[in-house]
Amino acid sequence: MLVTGKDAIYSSPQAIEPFRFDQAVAEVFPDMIQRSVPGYATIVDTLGQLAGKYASKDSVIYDLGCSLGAASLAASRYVVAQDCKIMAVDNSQAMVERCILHTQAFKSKTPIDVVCDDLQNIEINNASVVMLNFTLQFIEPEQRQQIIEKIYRGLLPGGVLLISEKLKHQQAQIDDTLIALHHEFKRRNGYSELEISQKRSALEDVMRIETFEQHNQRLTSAGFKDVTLWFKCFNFASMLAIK
Ligand code: GEK
Repeated sequence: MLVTGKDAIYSSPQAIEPFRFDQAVAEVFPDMIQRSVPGYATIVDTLGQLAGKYASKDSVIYDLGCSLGAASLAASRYVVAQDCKIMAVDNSQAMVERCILHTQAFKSKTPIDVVCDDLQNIEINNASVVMLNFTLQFIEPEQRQQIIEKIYRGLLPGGVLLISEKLKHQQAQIDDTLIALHHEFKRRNGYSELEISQKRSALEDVMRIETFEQHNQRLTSAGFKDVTLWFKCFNFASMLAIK
């Protein structure tokens, strides 16, 4: 049976280990991401709508770093193009096991294949839509350019990359203000000061965030001709890049 619970992982004082997408995280993931990422539900639903708009007949929709499959399920709700398939990939065994249960429970017209692997091992072919919904920030910065270039090569002409990330702001005072607003968002969602600071420490070396300008530069140099920021709330954003 699929039990999902409330995120209390950092509620008691503990020796902080680097954050991992393990069993404990997978069990509380829907609650964790909803209470931590401003606009998460809007972003996921809109990714589904964008996938619906850009998916073309006989093509593949990739959801890289799918966690429990929220973006894949949103895409499957909106895609009407015939004979598409969705490939959902994550390298966390705990996430993938749960993702399979989630996606099987939802009878989708567009089939969803769930694969447990590092997204760097996945070939991207015949893609009309690729989604990286808060995934690239967990990849080593030196690997990011080649991943974006591989995605670009695997996209059909007119295909899209949908990429959501936590952002850093170039100017320190504005960056501090956006961080403070995000922490207040978490407080209002029931996280304590201890939870906020322990989670921050756990993520410190695991999640390496960049500015919009860095993402834009990488996407443009990979060949994407149009890049737009379609969502931003505090330091969380989602971008649409068209081949
Ligand atoms: C959502 N997209 O709910 N290869 C494959 N997966 C990876 C890799 C990698 N190299 N590195 C990290 N991941 C989801 C939310 S969560 C974002 C994405 C967050 C996976 C990791 O296991 C985790 O499941 C996911 O990327 C990031 O729409 O928790 O902030």
